[in-house]
Amino acid sequence: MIELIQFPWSPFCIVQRRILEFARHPFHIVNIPNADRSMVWRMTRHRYYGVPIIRDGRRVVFETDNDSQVIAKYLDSKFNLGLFPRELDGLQSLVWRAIENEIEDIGFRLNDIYWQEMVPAAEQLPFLRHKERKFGRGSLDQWRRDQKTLLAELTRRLIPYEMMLLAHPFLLEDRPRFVDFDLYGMLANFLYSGHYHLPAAHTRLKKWYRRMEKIKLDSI
Ligand SMILES: N[C@@H](CCC(=O)N[C@@H](CS)C(=O)NCC(=O)O)C(=O)O
Repeated sequence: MIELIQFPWSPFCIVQRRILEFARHPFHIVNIPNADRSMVWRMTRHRYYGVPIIRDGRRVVFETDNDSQVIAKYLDSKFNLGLFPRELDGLQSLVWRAIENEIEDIGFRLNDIYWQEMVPAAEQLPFLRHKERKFGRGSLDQWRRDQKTLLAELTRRLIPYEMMLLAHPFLLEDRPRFVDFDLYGMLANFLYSGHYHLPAAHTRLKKWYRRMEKIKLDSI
C-alpha cells in the first residue's frame, strides 16, 4: 500500500493527500513530528528531509526542487488522473508557482498564529525555534499582530483565482487539473486552525473549495 509521510497541516502534504483520495486508491498516512525528520532522511537515503514523501513498495518518491511536482506527477501517471495534460504544461507551471509562493506565503502565517493549538506540547519548543530561526525572533507574535493586514492581503491575492472560476467550475477547465489540487492544499492549510473562513467576497472560490474537498476521479 502507498504510504504518505507527512504532518497533517502542511499545505504541500494536503495537496498529495487530496490527490490520493481523489484517485480512490487506499493509502496509509504516517504522521511524523515537524521537528524530527529522521524517518524521511532514512527513507530517502540521506537525500531529503522535507515532507511530503511517499513510499510505494520499494520506491520512495520525493521532490527534487521547489517547483518539481515529482510526487503529483508520479501519482498522476500511476493512476491515470489526467492532472497534467501536455497542452497545459506551461500554463500550469506558471500558476502553481504563483499558488505556492503568493498564496502559501500568507496562508501558512495565518495558520501558524495558532501553532500552540496544533503542535503537540512536546514538539512546541523545536517548532518555535525552527520558525524563529527561519523567520526571525518574535515572528509568530508579529504575524498575530498583522493578522488583519495578512487576511486582507490574502483576499486580494485570491482575486485572480475567483476570476478564473467565472467561465468554468475549475480553475482552468470543466474538470480539476493539478493547479486545483495545489490551490486546495494551500487554502486547506490556511483553514486548518478552524479560526478562519474563505473570504466572503469570493463566492465562486467558496463553492469550488467545497467541490474540491470531496471530488473523486470516478465522478468527473
Ligand atoms: N515544493 C515542496 C515543498 C515542501 C515543503 O516546503 N515542505 C515543508 C513542510 S510544509 C518542509 O518540510 N520544509 C522543510 C523543513 O521544514 O525543514 C513540495 O511541494 O513538496
